[in-house]
Amino acid sequence: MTMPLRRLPRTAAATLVTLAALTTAAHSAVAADTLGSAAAGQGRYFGTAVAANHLGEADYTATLDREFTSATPENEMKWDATEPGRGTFTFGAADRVVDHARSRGADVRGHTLVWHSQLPSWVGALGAPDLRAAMNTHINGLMGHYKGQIHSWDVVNEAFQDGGSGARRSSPFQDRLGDGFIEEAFRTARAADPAAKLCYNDYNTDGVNAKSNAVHAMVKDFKSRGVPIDCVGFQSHFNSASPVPADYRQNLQRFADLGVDVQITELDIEGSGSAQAAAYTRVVEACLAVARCTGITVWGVTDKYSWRSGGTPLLFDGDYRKKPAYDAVLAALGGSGDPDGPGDPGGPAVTCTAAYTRTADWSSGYNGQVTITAGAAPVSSWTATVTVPAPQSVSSVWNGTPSRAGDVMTVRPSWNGTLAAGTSTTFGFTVVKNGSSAAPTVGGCTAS
Ligand code: 9MR
Repeated sequence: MTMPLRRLPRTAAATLVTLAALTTAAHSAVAADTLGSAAAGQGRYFGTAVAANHLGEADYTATLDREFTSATPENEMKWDATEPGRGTFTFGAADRVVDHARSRGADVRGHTLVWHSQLPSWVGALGAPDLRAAMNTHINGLMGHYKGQIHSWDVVNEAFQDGGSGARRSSPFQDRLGDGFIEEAFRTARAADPAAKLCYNDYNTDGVNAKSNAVHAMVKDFKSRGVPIDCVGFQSHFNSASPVPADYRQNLQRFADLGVDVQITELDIEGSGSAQAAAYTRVVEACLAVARCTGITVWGVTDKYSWRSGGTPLLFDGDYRKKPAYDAVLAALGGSGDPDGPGDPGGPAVTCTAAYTRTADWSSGYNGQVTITAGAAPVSSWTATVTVPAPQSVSSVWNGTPSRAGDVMTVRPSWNGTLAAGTSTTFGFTVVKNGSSAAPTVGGCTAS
C-alpha cells in the first residue's frame, strides 16, 4: 500500500527526507568527471577526431584516453589514404587509430567511404561502369578490412550543394552515376558489414534550410523504399559567420522522426571564453533533448591541431588545458564541475596576484609599477586593472598593453604572457596628477 507522505508519522517522513538527501549526496559524489563518462551517464558517446601522427605525443594520448569514448580517424580512412592506386589498399595509419581506440574500449566512427574530396585522381578519370565498380570495391575493401570494428560509417559525405538549390553537388560519382550512386553505396555498405550503422554526413545542414530539406527528403525516400540508412551526421562546424542555428534541436528532431539516429559528427565552434562555452552548451543540450541523438564528436582534441586552429574551436587549448567550453560541456552532460575552475586540468587553480608600488613621484606626476605573480599553476596569459582617481590621467604604459573603458584601464602582457608557477613580471605606468596625488586602485589579477 502506498501512503501519501503527509499521512506518514513524523519520524517516517523525516527518514524519507534523510534518505533523499543521502541519495542526492551519493549521486553527486560519484558524478562523472570526464566527457566520456558524463555522456555515458546520458546514454551517449563523446568522441573526437584523431590523427594517427599525434598518437606518439604523451599529452595528446593521455587527454584522448581520459576524456573520449569514440574516435573518428580525421584523414586516415579517406580514399586518398586508403586506396591511392586502384586496388592498392593501405591501412597502416587508419589501423593505428582503430587499434588505439578499440584497445581502450572506445568506439570508432568510419570516415568516410564516398566523398568528392581527398579523392585520388585515378577515380575521377574512370568512365561510368568502371567508376561504379571502383566505388563498390572501395566500400567493400574498407568495410571488409574493419568488419565488426566500426560503430558507424559515414558512407556518403557532403553530396549536396550549398545554397538554396537543394541540388546534388557535382562530383565524379554524381556526374557519371547520377543520383542513384548514394543509394547504391548504402546498399553495398549494408552487405559489407551488417553490424555497422550507416550514416549520411554533411555540413550546413545543422538548421532547417534548403540543403537540410534536400537531405531530409532523401532520407525520407530511403526509409520509405527500404534503402538501408541508420543515421544522419551533422558536422556542426560553427563560427561567427555560421553560428549554432536557432532551430538546431528542431532540425535534429525532424530527422530523428524519420526513424534514423542523429549524430553530431565534427563539432567545433570558433571563439573563446563564455561565448564559446555558451554555444557548446546549446549544442549539447540540443542533442540531449533528442532521444535519437546518440553521440557527439568534436573535430579534434586540442586547438593546436585543429583544421581551424586560428579560431581556437575545441575544448582543450594548445597546452591541453580545459577551456571554459570544456567545463560547460561537462556540466551540460551532467558531469561534475571542475573544482579548480575553468582552464585547469585538475591540478592547482590557475591564479595570479597584482601588487602595486609607487616607484617615482614628482610635483606633477608619479610612476606606478604592478607586479604580477603566478599562483601554484603556470599562467599562459593574465590581465590586471588599474583605475586612477579623477582628475588624474595615465600618460604612458610600459611592459603592458592597455585598453580603456571609462576610468578603468585593463592591462595585458605586451608579448608572451607565460609565467611559470610562482614567478613574477611587472608593468609600469606614468600618471599626470592634475592636482591629485591619491593612489590608483589596482584590481584583481585574472589568469588563464
Ligand atoms: O580536418 C580535416 C583536415 O585535416 C583535412 O585537411 C581536410 C581536407 O579536406 O579535411 C578535414 O576534415 C573534414 C572532414 O573530413 C569532412 N568535413 C569537413 C572537415 C573539415 O574540413
